[in-house]
Amino acid sequence: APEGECVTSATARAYPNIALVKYWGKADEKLIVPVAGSLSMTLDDFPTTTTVTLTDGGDTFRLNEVDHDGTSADRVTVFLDLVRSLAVDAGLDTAHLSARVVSTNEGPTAAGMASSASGFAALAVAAASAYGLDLDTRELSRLARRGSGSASRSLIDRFAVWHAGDDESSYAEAVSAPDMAMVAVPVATGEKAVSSRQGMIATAETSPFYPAWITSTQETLTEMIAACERGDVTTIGELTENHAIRMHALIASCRPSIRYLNPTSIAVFDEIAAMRQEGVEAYATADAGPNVFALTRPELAHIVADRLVGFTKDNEAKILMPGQGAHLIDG
Ligand code: 2P0
Repeated sequence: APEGECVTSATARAYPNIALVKYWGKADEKLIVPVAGSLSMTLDDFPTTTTVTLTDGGDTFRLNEVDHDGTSADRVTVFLDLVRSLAVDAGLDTAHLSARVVSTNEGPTAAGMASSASGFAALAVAAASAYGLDLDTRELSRLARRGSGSASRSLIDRFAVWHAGDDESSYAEAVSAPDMAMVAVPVATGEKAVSSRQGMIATAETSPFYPAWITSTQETLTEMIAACERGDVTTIGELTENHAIRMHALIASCRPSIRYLNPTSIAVFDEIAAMRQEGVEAYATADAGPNVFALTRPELAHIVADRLVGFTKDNEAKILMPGQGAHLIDG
């Protein structure tokens, strides 16, 4: 920076999370409050690292060495406007400044690898720090939620429950759970046809099963929290796979139907079920895309990965463990 110029900058890192109890549906579109709570594991790889530098030259967004405008940059600016409004409330003189946002995403973007979760979690932490806001983890989780619902959970170490409720009470917090491994089985890359946001709206508007989805998700979450707290991996796994299948069935019930899984995804679900028959305990889940994750015991992770690698696009089935919530890093 030129001599005498004070450059305010902060860098944060966040990881994606994979839901064991899924978020699918909003009670409030603008505030991003979900219709039901959800529960996830924060991963220890595929980070997003984001630097926010305050400037007076207008907001800019650079992701993986590419300058972005259009929808993704608009979402960043809308989010920064929220951060700036918090800075106004706090009486900070940074509130009038714009921001240069530079992000590096090490996971595949918009292909069901939860890049918006790590992205907005890292942005929330970096932007709050750069603008001089003093927010605790709960407030940062609420802030990240406004960028993308699932981002609220990436603030939390290891396992997170994200509460439904209202703007005040909808945040994520830690839940105790046993060590488990996630084996990533990426079967396809490329942008998905229907965004989660659009898919959720279509589901609320057109699926006759939506009310039952909401009530059954609340019940599953209660069972899941209890299973996590008693360290019952078998029940955690069974609930995880069943809830994922319910979500994809719900989504398929839209009119017109929406489908995120492809034939390879289904083959992976079948292979995981076959492994269980043989006594290798693993459970399948998938988000709004074709990639599958196998939840298993840490000591079985290599066996599971070896068994599933043949289904992957790039002959790699990565083993992921519970990771760190979003946090500031140097430089
Ligand atoms: C989840 N997903 O619980 C579910 C399962 C996808 C399937 O959270 O509209 O990107 O930004 O709040 O957070 C993806 O939804 O949606 C998601 P918005 P988000 O992980």
